[in-house]
Order: sequence, then C-alpha cells, then structure tokens
Amino acid sequence: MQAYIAVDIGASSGRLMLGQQENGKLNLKEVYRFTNGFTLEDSHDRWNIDHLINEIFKGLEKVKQMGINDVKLGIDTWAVDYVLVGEDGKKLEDPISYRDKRTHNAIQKLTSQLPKEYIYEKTGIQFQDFNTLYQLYTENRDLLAKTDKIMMIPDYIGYVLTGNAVTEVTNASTTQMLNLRVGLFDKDLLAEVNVSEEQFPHLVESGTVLGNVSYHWHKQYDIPNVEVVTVATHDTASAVVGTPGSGDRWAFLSSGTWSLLGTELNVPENGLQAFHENYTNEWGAYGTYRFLKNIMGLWIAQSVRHELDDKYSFNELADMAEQVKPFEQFIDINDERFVNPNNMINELQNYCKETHQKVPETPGELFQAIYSNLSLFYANELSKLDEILGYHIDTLNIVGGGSHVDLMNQLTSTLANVDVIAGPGEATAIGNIMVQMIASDEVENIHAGRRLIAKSFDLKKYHPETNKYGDTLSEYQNFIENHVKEMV
Ligand code: LFR
Repeated sequence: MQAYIAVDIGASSGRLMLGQQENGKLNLKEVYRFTNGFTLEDSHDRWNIDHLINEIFKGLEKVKQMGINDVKLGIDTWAVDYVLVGEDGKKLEDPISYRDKRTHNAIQKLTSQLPKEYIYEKTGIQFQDFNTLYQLYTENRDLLAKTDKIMMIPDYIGYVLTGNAVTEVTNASTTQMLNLRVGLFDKDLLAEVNVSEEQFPHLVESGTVLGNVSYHWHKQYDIPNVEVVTVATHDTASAVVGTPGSGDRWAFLSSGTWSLLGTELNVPENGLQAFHENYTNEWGAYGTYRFLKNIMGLWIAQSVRHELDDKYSFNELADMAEQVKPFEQFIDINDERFVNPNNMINELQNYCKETHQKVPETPGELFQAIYSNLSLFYANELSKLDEILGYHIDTLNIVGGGSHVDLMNQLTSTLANVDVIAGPGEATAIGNIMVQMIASDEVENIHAGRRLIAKSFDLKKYHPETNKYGDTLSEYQNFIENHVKEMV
C-alpha cells in the first residue's frame, strides 16, 4: 500500500497528513501539526521559513516511527509569497508576508502606468495588492539585483528538500504575471517590476515528480525515503482538486483563513464583467481554471477568537452564535480595514458604530455577526456568479475547516437558494494526495479521484429553508452598494 504525505501549510498552521487507499477508500490521518504565523522582523511581517522546513522533518520522523519506510510527498501552501535566492543557492532573507503593509497603494501606482484592463486581459487575475506583481514592484532593488532565483513558497520548500527547483503553474498564476494566451510568464509585466524570466525556475504542471529528499537531510533526521511530487502547490488549487463536485453546475467554497468561492472552468472568463467584479482565473490542475473571488473568510473569526485569549473552541463559539439572532448588522467583510487591523474586535465594533448599527459585544454576538455576514457575502457572490456565467449554480460544495460550521452552511443554502454539500474538511490535503495518486497511476484521473473522495468521506447536505429571511439578501445588497459608494 503506497503511503502518501500531504504537507499542507496555511497562514496559521501546517500539518503532515498521511493518505493510503484501502478497500476502495482513501484513509486520511493527521501525523503531525505545527504552528505558523508571521512576525515583525526588520520592519516587515515575515514568515519563518526555516522553522517550517524543520517542522516538516519532525513530522517525517513521526512517519518513520509509524513503521513507514517509503513515502511520496507533496507540498502545498498559501499563494503569492516568494523567497529570493542568491547565487550561492541560499535565501537572501526571510520571505515577507502578503499581509505586510508594504504593498498598500501599489496597485494604484503600478496601474497609473499600465491600465488595469491591459493587465487583466493578459492574466485574468484579480487585483489584490498582495499579488506577487505588486510585492515585486515594492521590493528592495538592491536585493533584487542580488537575486539569482525567485521561488514561490512551496517551490522553495521543495527545492530545499531535494535540491531541484521548479515553478509550479497553479501557484505561479497567482503572481498575476502569467500570460493566459501563451501559458508562460509575460515579459512586459516582468519588465515592469524589474525581473526577468530567467529568474524563475522553469514552469511545470501539477503532478510532476521533483526528486528525492537529499542525502544530507537523512544524516540530520531519521526519516523514511521520500520522493517529492510537485502537486497543485497552491493550497486553493489542491482544495478544489479535493472537492467532490459532480455535474456541471456546482460551485466550490474553500473555507479556511480565506474563503475562496467560485467554479471550475475549462476556458478562462476574463471579460469585462469578470474584470469589474474582480473575479480571478487562477490556473488549476489538469488544464482547468479556478474562477473565483477572494473573501476575507475565517481570518476574521480566527483573529477574534485569538483576541478572546483563545478561551473558547470554534465549536463553543458557534454554539454561542446560534443563541443570537442573525443579521443584526450588515458588515462588508471584504473591507480592506479587516486585512490586518491592530485589533479585530475593535475594528468590527468601530465599523458598526460608524455605520450606525448595533454593536456586537459578547463572543456570541461577534461570531453571529461574522458568520451571518459571511453567509450574506457568499449568497451575494453566488448571484453574481450566476450572472457572469449565464446559468444558475445549483449546488455549493463547501470544503475546508469552515465546512464544519452548520450555522453558516444552512444560512448560505437558504440565502442563496442552493443545495449545500459540506465536506470534506480536509479537501486541501486530499487534493494534494490525489494529484500524487494520479501521478503514480493509482487513480486514473480527476473524475475518478473525485468519485473516490465522495465515497471515502462523510458529506453533509443542506437544503434551502422556505420563507425564511424574506428580503434580507436584497437589503444587504443595497447596504453594500451604498457603503461602497461612500468609500469611493
Ligand atoms: C488561501 C490562499 C488564497 C490566496 C491567499 C494568499 O490560503 O492561498 O488562495 O489568495 O491565501 O496567498
């Protein structure tokens, strides 16, 4: 029985998951978990990348202790961030987090020279000031001049493990520097931010074997033999591979630190409407596109929980929220002020004060405000998605940690008038492993893979409740429209 390890690292934690197929089902087991987060270092919010690599090896030691001597392994992480590597093959400094404030206003500056439409037509990628394009635009020029290679975070980790460097496309597309038409980096955009194509290791598709973990690591750690496979290295790409959608009118919601809501397309949708709604066409595994919107997601809930001294579990907080009436206030969850505020609870409360609405005070009120507004945001986006695509999405597959929140699943189903299928919570790790299984010919293709996933994990279904919440969604839509106008 082949053992597959998914190394799945998010903004707040990372883990090693073991996957094995047994009796026609995929079994998944968490082997090791570790924390992640950025800290202020040399005036920037940075990731401690050496710590992450060390934790991966500690996890692999656990795998060996389980009596497993040979594994395949894939790495996925969040997107857009990169490591600058010098001529000596070593990182020049710790990577800066996409939440760092350096890119504020970078979109405006860069697009005063290059029209937004031009960039969107080329790349089909949403405008987010954290995109690699704007990070490189604000990058220290002296450092860039010393840079031999620019590696995306999971590619860098793969490089440190094996000595082999590639640029995997699902993650590379989030740079906003890949050209949809030619399928390569866009030379004009690279020139705009003073980097060259040669500074990126060659592009590869998901499912390419990278190589074995280098010998010198075996001298430092007691680990199994590891063959690294370059999976869909962007965590959202892996999550979508791991989503058991079926039929052709389903949407996905990958619900974690970010909520990524959208649908899988075979042809990118980079027309004007998509541009105006800031939808993105991130490249997926197997020639697909993730047509989606980034929504602030559970980041807000995670931050509030943390500010409550981590006293309550998410389950307890959801129970408290259930005791409170929903829709007591409308909040534009995607307002930039929630990206990285000094204090999330104050930020939410100030927003409500400024907009003359009821201020949530208790943990239950805060969590109900967050969950009901996330559900409203999802429902609103689903209606936009219908408009752009020209057909009604009938099923929403919610995956990731947020798929366990009953309250949100039911609210979203009712508000959006769609069936919700919740689960698996571990779609990202499952998608990571699925690409390895397909690359190893253990699973025939993505369709067979998704059938295997549907069979292997418990999925929960929610149907819209009739005659509930009347005009709430349209009141919300009016509020958001007016609010956005006020901001401009
Ligand atoms: C989710 C995610 C999103 C990306 C954001 C920043 O973890 O990868 O897809 O937009 O993080 O990288």
